[in-house]
Amino acid sequence: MTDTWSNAVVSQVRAVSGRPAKASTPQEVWAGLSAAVVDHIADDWASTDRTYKAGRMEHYFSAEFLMGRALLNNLSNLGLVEQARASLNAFGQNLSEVLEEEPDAALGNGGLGRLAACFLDSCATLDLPVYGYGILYRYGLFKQLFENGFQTEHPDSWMEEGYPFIVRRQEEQRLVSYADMTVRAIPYDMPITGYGTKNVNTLRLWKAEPLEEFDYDAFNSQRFTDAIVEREHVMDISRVLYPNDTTYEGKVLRVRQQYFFCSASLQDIVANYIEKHGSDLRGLSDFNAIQLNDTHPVLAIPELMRLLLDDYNMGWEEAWEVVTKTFAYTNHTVLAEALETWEMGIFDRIFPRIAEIVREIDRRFRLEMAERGLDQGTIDYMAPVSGGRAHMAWIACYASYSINGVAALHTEILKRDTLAQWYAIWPERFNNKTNGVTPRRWLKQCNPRLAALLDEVTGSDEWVKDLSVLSEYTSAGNDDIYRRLGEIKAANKADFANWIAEREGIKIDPEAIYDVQIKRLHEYKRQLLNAFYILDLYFRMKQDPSLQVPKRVFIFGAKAAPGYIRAKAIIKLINTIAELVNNDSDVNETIKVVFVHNYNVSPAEHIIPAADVSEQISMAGKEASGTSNMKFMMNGALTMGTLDGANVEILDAVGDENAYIFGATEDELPALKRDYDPRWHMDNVPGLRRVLDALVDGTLDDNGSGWFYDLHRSLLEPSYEPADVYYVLGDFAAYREAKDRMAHDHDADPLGWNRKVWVNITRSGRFSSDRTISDYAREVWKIKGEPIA
Ligand code: NTF
Repeated sequence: MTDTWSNAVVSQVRAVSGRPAKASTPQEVWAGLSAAVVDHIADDWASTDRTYKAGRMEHYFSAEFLMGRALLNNLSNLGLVEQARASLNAFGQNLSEVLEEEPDAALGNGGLGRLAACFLDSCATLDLPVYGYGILYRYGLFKQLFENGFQTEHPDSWMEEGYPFIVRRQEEQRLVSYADMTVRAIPYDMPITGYGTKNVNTLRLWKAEPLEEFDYDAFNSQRFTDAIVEREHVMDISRVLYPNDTTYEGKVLRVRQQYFFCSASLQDIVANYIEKHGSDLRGLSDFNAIQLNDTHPVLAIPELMRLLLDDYNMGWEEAWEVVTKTFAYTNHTVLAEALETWEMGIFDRIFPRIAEIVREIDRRFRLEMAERGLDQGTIDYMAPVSGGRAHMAWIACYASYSINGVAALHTEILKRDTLAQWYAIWPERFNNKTNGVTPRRWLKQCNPRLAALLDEVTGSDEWVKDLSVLSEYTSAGNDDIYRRLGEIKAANKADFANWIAEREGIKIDPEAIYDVQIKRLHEYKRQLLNAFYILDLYFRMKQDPSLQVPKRVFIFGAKAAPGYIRAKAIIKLINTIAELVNNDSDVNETIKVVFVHNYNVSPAEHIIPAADVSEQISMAGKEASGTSNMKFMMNGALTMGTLDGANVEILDAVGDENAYIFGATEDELPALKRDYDPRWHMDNVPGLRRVLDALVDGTLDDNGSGWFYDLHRSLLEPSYEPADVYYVLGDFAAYREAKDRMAHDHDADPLGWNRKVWVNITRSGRFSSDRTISDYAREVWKIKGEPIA
């Protein structure tokens, strides 16, 4: 096997580069090695597909899959890492260097997209018959650079140089029709390997192409540009991932995208059903379920109605019965501005038949609710169409047999507030599925030192497939283990310091506490609170040079949606604080601030294993779950957090003494906010006024943008809008106290700290996406593992 494998690698590299393997560039070696992996799994991939298609399947519809890099993940899942290293060494190439050649497949914005990627990994590992369906964006999430501390956005053409882990399936193309154009949807399939299994699942991503390669008439009649413009218009559909996270623009193109992948995917599902079970589609839901990852794929509901009614001549009731047994809906946010609604005018214009079906769903909904005795106000509020807009979440709730939130607290908030009216009518549809993350990528691959310790302590690598086994070893913790955890973290931090020096040009001290906040930039996530702490600490140190302060590096990674100015202002602010702190020799031996640019999946794999402190400081009630909180916990960082999202369950798993929890809780906030006066906090909380003044007194320079003044105003000016909506000033004192205490604990008692670390690692089992997916499979999808022979 080893010989065959090595030969395959060599020939694939030669085929890519047209040169002897040893003379090929690392990029060519990456492409060749990746092709060898696809070659290696081709037969198993085909037989997995055959096996799944014969039985009941789940289809995960998602506008985003934030896959990151694929090569190491696949090698690791297939148990080929060491062979690959050896094959490359044999012709003088280095695996680690080659792995760094791979671009991130950044087809997602943040948590929602990365969750979908973790789910695919778990489905494959558990041999579950699940297909992922999405869009092959030519440009993934923008590349972020800093110019003068300001975020600038640049295109991410991640596939331009070829991408071996995706295969075009020309022969399985579908047609998608709009009122003004019909386009070809070409499927591109990505193999999804699982850990320690032969099964290979599929992520199918659709690309839009013109019906005809070229409009020859236009071309021949010299209308060159017309011919090209028409073509480009179609290609626009899958050109770019919308860079919004939790806020959306009402763009026609976005609606087109959503319809595009829903229609193509449904056609696939229906075609397979007919091939296996004949053309009586009443049985469709016996063999297929579809999970809607937030509202982005909700157009699949009217589109499946259209297919059943128009193409397969079913009656409305029959068709609706099939639809309501097929779809399940996951909500990922309670932020009102993120609940998608679309002007019906857009639907009328680009797909009048879908508009008609949505109106009929609305009409029948209203009748049904009136029969149930609901008052008119409630009916109008809940209706699929109101105020001339289609409410995608409401359509999803009406048509789905299952509705879930992504952490226990979040699901409770859905039932109590966001979706209370639906819960009152259909309580049985509601369930919670707390998110999880894959321990393959987020522990075994990114933290090999810790993985080796876990192998040793548990006597096997069973934990990789069943993370819950670790909980049996919490009590096995002893001073030797705690000392070794310290060594592992120190080694990871030294690696990270080198990585940062090279990537960001900043020298950081591996002895310092690494305190990390990495996530999309949003006011509710409160990066501002973290920034204020740093600024306050800086002033405290300046004021009292003899102050004993634990050494710390504050690390950030975050992209702001390009149109979200306040978020961009916070980035600029943090970069400005970094400049102030890092260049001041009174403090820069003790504290440093690093903003990692272009934060993405692969930077996260470098950052998380090196972290001591995990910042999860959203205003309570706003973060649906969070998933970096789980990755940090698995890698032995302690949570500094509010009682929000899955933090609540993390605290429950580790106990009060093993996490640092602060701030107002979700049930306290309404009363606290009722007579909230941020100015009182400014005047009375130690340190706050000095920090707030620094925004506007010239200490921090926003290069004339006025952005820092706006931040200041947003926190303090009640006339401007409700001041300090996210309670930054209200929670400041508690945050400062907890964070000071945490740093003190870290330095005062290293073994005690690592005891907490050990508890966090060994209690992280319930945050494996294997647990989440097993719950979906059993309770929602009704599917079982189907290992191929
Ligand atoms: C995100 N939602 C939430 O903000 C996170 O708390 C959660 O962990 C992830 O989903 C995954 O469930 C979104 O990205 C969106 F788009 F819904 F706002």
